[in-house]
Amino acid sequence: AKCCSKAVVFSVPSYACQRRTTLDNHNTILTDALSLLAEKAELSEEDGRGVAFRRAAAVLKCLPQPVTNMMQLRGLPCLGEHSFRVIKDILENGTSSEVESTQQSERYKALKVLTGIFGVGAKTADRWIRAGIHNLRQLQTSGQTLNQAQRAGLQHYDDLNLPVTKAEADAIGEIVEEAVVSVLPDAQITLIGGFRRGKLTGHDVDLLITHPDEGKEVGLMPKVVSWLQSKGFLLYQKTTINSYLESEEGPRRPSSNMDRFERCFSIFKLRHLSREDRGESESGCRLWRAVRVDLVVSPISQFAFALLGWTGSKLFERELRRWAGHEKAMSLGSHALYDNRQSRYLRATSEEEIFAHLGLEYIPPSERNA
Ligand code: TTP
Ligand code: MN
Ligand code: MN
Ligand code: MN
Repeated sequence: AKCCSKAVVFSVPSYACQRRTTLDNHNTILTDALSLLAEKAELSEEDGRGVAFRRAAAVLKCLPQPVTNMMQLRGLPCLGEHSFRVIKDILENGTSSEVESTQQSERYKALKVLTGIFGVGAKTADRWIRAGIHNLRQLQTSGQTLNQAQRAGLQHYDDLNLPVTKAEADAIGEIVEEAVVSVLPDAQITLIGGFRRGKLTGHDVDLLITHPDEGKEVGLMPKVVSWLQSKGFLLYQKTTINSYLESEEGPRRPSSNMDRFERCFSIFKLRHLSREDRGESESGCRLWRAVRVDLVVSPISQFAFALLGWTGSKLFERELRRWAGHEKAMSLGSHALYDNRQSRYLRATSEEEIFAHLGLEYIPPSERNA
């Protein structure tokens, strides 16, 4: 049937992993509003509501042009009543009253400031707010006990809330490469996370390390961390050997090599690249900044799964797992893909193969910005 509306009507598949979402977002006003409401829900530990807003925002991110008329939204997936109301408010009034009142709310502002500390999640922030702590100064004088991560987070608060540039990510990559190659010569490192999706800035730098010979990567992380520490590159680090029980997601069945997965959450001390580049004066500025860095070591047999699982976006990952479970009776994790009908793991040496196993068209990293 021909549509009689003058407005362009869009057609979008329902899972974000079926869509191509570039960084070229034509609806930032709407998606910023929905993302803020998602964040508010997540900070209030209303995860279901958070995901609903994330999904709604993701649908608008992949539209080829700005939404100007509510009629254009007919037939779009993932847009619930609440999201409709927010969009309508913005289209009619230029702003969402719910977003405005959230931004002005003392609780939201306190949650933002406190969870802006590395190592502080929604639960801790909520406990502090209930104890009357709304800002960093009140936290510092409160006598609350902070763990090691939170102390480092507080100490480097300003730096860690400053976006990391691609140039800084590349500089971190080179340092890690030097560390890795000096302890295991043929090891390979790959930039993952948002920078692999083409983002120009990020909140951290994510790097994946592997070695072409299976097993050579075992025990690599502690050696890399020691090297970095000895050269004074680390302000904080916490290394974990990934235990299967720890991960909430991922295939139900453990495989023998699962416990080899090593991770390090860290804060690097990065020398400023060049003062001219940063537009800073010669006098009175520090020579380095703190940068959050996540390192992951994967055996080569799991590399494609780790690469896919750590490239993001977070919503894209969630949607891939939902697609696998609901549409294909498979369990996808960052280690493996399990086919529940065949009762076996499906091997893959590239992301393309994983998409093929899942019956999905291949979506390159630059189009996973859902
Ligand atoms: P982030 O670094 O949190 O996000 P990002 O790189 O997409 O965005 P930003 O620029 O703000 O840093 O996470 C990167 C990816 O790693 C994301 O897809 C989620 C994924 N990931 C985890 O964060 N934790 C895990 O345990 C696993 C398996 C994956
Ligand atoms: Mn475009
Ligand atoms: Mn990241
Ligand atoms: Mn990260």
